[in-house]
Amino acid sequence: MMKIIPMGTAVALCAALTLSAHADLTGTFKTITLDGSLADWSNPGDILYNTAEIGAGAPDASSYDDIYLANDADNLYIGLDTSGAGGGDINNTWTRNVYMDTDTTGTTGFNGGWMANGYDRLVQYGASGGAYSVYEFTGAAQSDWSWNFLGLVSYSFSDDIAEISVPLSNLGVSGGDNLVAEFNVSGDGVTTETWASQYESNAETYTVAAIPEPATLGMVALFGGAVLAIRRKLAI
Ligand SMILES: [Ca+2]
Ligand SMILES: [Ca+2]
Ligand SMILES: [Ca+2]
Repeated sequence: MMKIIPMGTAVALCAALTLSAHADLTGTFKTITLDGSLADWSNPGDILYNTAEIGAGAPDASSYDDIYLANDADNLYIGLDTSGAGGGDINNTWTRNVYMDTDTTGTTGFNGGWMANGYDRLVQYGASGGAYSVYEFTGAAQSDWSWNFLGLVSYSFSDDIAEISVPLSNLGVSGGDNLVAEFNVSGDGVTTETWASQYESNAETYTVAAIPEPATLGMVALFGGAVLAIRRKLAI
């Protein structure tokens, strides 16, 4: 006898499969301390790509275990947990590229002639300490490798960890906006490039966290007001 799966179950199954294959991240509003430690990140809450989603590269230390994203009102923070030992060091010969489709529109930005997304910004870190910058795409054709320097990014590293902060103003995004982020490692000494997402067309979307609701600020204001009132009373 044929077993009929209720329609609701089938839809739920499809949704679950889609989610596991493409886990976008809604950002958490927080300020990350650039100190080469991931202690201020939440695992798995701030992870955009985990080991299973990352196309492992070689050598091992050039590749990633996990990639974290979060933001506050001013900066997008990127936490890179590299594989092996020593991968966080900016003085490595490898270049850690972060391609960002900041308008989530494939027909604008760099595509190298083959990518599904159109990357409007590029962040580079590494290259023997020569790269820690954010660039905007300026190519006449989407396949052109043509970028304009926008500014420096801040960073910190220790052994296999690197933390990078990118000004949101350089990315042209703010709370509620979406951006697609694809991570690649290339450069001198890389024998197999790392890609996360392994399938560029499945690169994941980060939703920039908005500044927290005024309700929280209101509580602080009320509390501050109460303290002031007590002080006034005592002063009389
Ligand atoms: Ca930190
Ligand atoms: Ca690691
Ligand atoms: Ca674009």
